[in-house]
Amino acid sequence: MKIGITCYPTYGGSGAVATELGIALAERGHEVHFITYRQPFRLPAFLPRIFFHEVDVGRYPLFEFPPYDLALAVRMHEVVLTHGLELLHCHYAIPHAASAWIAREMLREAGQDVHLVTTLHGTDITIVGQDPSFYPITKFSIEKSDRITAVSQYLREETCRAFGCEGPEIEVIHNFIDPKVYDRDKYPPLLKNEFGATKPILMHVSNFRTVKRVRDVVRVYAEVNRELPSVLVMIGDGPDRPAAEEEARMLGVEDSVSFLGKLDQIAPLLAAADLFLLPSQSESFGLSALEALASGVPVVGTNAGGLPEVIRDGETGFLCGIGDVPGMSAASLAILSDRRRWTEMSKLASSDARERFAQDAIVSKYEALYRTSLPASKT
Ligand code: GMT
Repeated sequence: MKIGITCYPTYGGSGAVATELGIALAERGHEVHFITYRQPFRLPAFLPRIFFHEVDVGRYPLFEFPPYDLALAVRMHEVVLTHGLELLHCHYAIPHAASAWIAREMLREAGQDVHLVTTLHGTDITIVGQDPSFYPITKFSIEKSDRITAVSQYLREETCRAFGCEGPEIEVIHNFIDPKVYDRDKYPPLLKNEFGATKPILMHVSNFRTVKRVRDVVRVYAEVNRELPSVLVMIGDGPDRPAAEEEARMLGVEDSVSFLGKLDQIAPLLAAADLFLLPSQSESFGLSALEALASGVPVVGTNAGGLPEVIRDGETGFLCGIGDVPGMSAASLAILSDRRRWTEMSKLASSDARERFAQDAIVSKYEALYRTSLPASKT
């Protein structure tokens, strides 16, 4: 098949999933065209059967807000025509699915067609999509897609609740990990020598947006550190990083908290972690939690959104209420201060992630969805 993929290329779960899906599809012999404003962050420079088409919004003094959505629609239209794409797969509904609909309408005027698949990831439904400025276009885009997928059962239900179920049936296709990449035994424990030769390493990875509650990460850590000397490694960047740094200073733990910034290759770092913290306000799936589990790192987080579908409470980690810092600290200590329990949880985390979220099985689900979306003559 010839497939176009559009996603946010920046640091975030939906871009990571879209890129890794594209790479896996190309490995299976499909031709994959990424159409977006920058090379996706997890896309290496060159891979066979993968092409990147940059969307340029141009500059014009009249435009205070350059119309990216239209430039994207035009680029999609052009790439479909030039490369004979059969299908456009949009990750994150806004504005990608609306742009894809415009591109398809333009194609239809010329007697051509393309199939539209939209994957809902999270705040496109739970926050941004429900803002009155975007609600009608989000609903419209969902209903006009040929196929819709959601990354968790929670997100499927939330989409039906907020937008109705009038469009195509929403199929749940969970996010996935490549078991060969997220493998604790594959990497030297890089960070151990640097930060915690003798101390447990707690870790958090995100884009430091408000929903991630990064101050809670630092608060939980400070309570753990009081009982059990340890280190905290914070990976990623975003609007709430200064607040997290300030929290560390206020709590007097700044010397044992390291902010490493944005890093693309997370697996070698996870291989040295003892515990992953994800105290999010809202999380439709929690790809970073899955990557940690697959790396044998138990996760302590909140019971928000789709996290209970990923983390087995009491078995591969613990789930607490949003903002329950004492609960998350106690849960973290319960794991870290009992080596036998940690080892059991770590093993189960890695095997459960492989059993339920392995790349091969999940990429096959997308392939099957594409095949049933396209007319028989095109597959
Ligand atoms: O950061 C992103 O890429 C998008 C982001 C979001 O806010 O929608 O992430 C969502 O998609 C990820 C991949 O499917 C999920 O793992 C995240 O849980 C989800 N984020 C939220 O729901 C807050």
